Amino acid sequence: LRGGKEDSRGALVVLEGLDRCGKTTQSTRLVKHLESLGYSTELWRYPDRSTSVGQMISSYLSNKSQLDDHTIHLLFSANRWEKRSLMESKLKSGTTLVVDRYSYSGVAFSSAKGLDIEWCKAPEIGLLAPDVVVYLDIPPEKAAERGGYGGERYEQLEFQKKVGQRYQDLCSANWKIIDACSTMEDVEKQLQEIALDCVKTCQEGKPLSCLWS
Ligand code: DGP
Ligand code: NA
Ligand code: NA
Repeated sequence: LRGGKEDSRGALVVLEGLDRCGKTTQSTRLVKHLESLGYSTELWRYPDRSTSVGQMISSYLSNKSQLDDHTIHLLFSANRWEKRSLMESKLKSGTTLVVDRYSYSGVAFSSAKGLDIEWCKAPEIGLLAPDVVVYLDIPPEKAAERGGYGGERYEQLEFQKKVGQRYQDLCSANWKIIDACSTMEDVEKQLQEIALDCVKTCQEGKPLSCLWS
């Protein structure tokens, strides 16, 4: 497999966006594409609902349990921390990780509730920094039209509007924005280009770094 060489690492590619922006479909397709080119690649997603922390999060999202806003924020963060060492070893062994949501979701969703943004960012310090963040940009109204929301806690138009504003505040130089209202094929192609570019830069020796950088 390409990218499996001892001296080259995998890339950390993060997809972000509002609920129903198409991240899940696109991240799945991207992984297949990178694999077809011979790159060792895995699809990850947060929250990872399979762990015990993830099960608490899942229960909260489906409104089966209630938690204080700060408490759930820290659980989402803990869910990323519990996978951090595995993430580092995968990347160092040459596997590229395509990750559906990461710390930016953590900060955007919790600060949209009114929590202080610096407080929200603090528990993410020291997690691995993505090599690229791809934001699938969709107007909240358009996202809401896409077959309706699934009924989880945050899937409400007014709240998603606030989340969109928070993402705008977080957006920095290493973010790539894709218009998620383009055709599925267009989005797919743009994403492939961005990811491939990033994978190559990492292979050439770009060092791993930590949040918030
Ligand atoms: P998903 O499984 O991608 O549909 O995500 C579930 C929901 O949880 C979605 O509305 C986004 C939200 N979410 C994802 N990560 C975080 C996080 O770290 N903190 C908070 N508060 N919400 C998050
Ligand atoms: Na969702
Ligand atoms: Na998703």
